[in-house]
Parts: sequence; C-alpha cells; structure tokens
Amino acid sequence: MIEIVTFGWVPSFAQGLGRDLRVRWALEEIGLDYTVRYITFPDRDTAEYRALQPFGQIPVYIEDGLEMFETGAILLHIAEKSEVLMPIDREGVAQTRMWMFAALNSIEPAIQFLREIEHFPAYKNVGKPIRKPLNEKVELRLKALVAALGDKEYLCGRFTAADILMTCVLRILRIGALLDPHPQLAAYQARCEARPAFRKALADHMAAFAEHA
Ligand SMILES: N[C@@H](CCC(=O)N[C@@H](CS)C(=O)NCC(=O)O)C(=O)O
Repeated sequence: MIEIVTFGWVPSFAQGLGRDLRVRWALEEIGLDYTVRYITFPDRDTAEYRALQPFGQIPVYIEDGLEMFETGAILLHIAEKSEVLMPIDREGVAQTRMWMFAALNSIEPAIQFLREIEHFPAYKNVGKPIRKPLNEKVELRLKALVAALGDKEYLCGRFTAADILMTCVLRILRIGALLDPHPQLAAYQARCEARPAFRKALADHMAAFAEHA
C-alpha cells in the first residue's frame, strides 16, 4: 500500500503547485492506488514528522514500510516500476534520469526563488533588486530548454517521469509572464497537462484544500 503525506491546506498562491502533485501524477500514470494522510503546518515540526522528513516539508511517500522524502528520489523510485515513466534501455534510463535532475537542479532553483520573492514576506525588502538578474537567469535557462526540446514532443522524445518534473517546475512560473515569449514551452506544458493522469492528480490535489479549508 502506498501513502502520501502532505498538507491538508495551503494558501491559494501555493494551491496547484504543492510537490505532492508530482507524486500523485506519477502514480496516476501507472495506475497505482494510494491513500493520502493530511497534516497541518504545526504537524511538520513534531518529532514524529521530522523523523519522516528532516526539513519538515511535504511530501512524504510511504510504501510497505519504505519511507521516502525528496520528490526527485520518490519519482525515480516510482519511475523504476514502469516503462510508462522510464524506458528500460540503457540510453532511455540515462536520458530520463538526466532530465529529471535537470528539472530539479538546473531549472527549478531560480524559478522557485522568484516565487519566494513574490510571496514570502521575508524577501519583501531584498526581493526588488534581485528580481531583474533572477528574471534574466530564468530566461537564459528557458531559452536553453527550448533549444534542447527542439521539435520533440517530450524531453526524451517520448513521455517520461522527467516531463512530470519539468511540467511541475514550469507551473511555478504562473506568477509571471516568463513563459509568454516561449510558445514552444507553453505548448509543451499544455501537452503534458492534457494527460488524463495529470488532470486526475490535480483534481485530487485541489479537492483536499476545499475539504480542509
Ligand atoms: N526538495 C523538496 C522540496 C519540498 C518542498 O519544498 N515542499 C514544500 C511544499 S511544495 C514545503 O513543504 N514547504 C514548506 C517548507 O519548506 O517549510 C522536494 O522536492 O521534496
């Protein structure tokens, strides 16, 4: 049995972006059932939760006694279960892993920081001066991503777990118009988000907030 642990409620700016969505999507793609345990913000500071997630973040993934945190590691673990998420040939495995790490290491950090500047009061004063260079950095990365994607439908040619991570990272850009100059990326994101597994995962992710509001 698989269980995801995540927040039952988050502020509206974070709804639709929580990292449990990546895990839900991957499980939906391969048709694996799961349950969800919802926690509150104070719960994340309990010793019990820190034992599961040392940084007090979500999500946590539990499968038959195996407890995991970090969505990259969780997605790799799930991807290894099915060719739907990762080809089995050596080249396909390497390509999928590379693009999963690229989404998380080369694209997400700058985008995530932009989002934090936008929404987190702690950055209110420092945010403004660094917004421009940070925007430029994101733009450089997006241009490179466009070039690498070329005319492929998906990062590795066919859909893989890397597309789940990359799409979820690009979703964070809804805070601005940074995707606007890149119709190829917007089309890529739309293509991935049109998948029934994504729609089901997003609907379930959002339904929780209404229940726990
Ligand atoms: N690198 C972690 C990041 C997890 C993360 O940032 N989770 C957010 C929600 S999407 C969170 O728990 N934020 C609250 C916090 O950082 O205290 C992963 O990919 O699992």
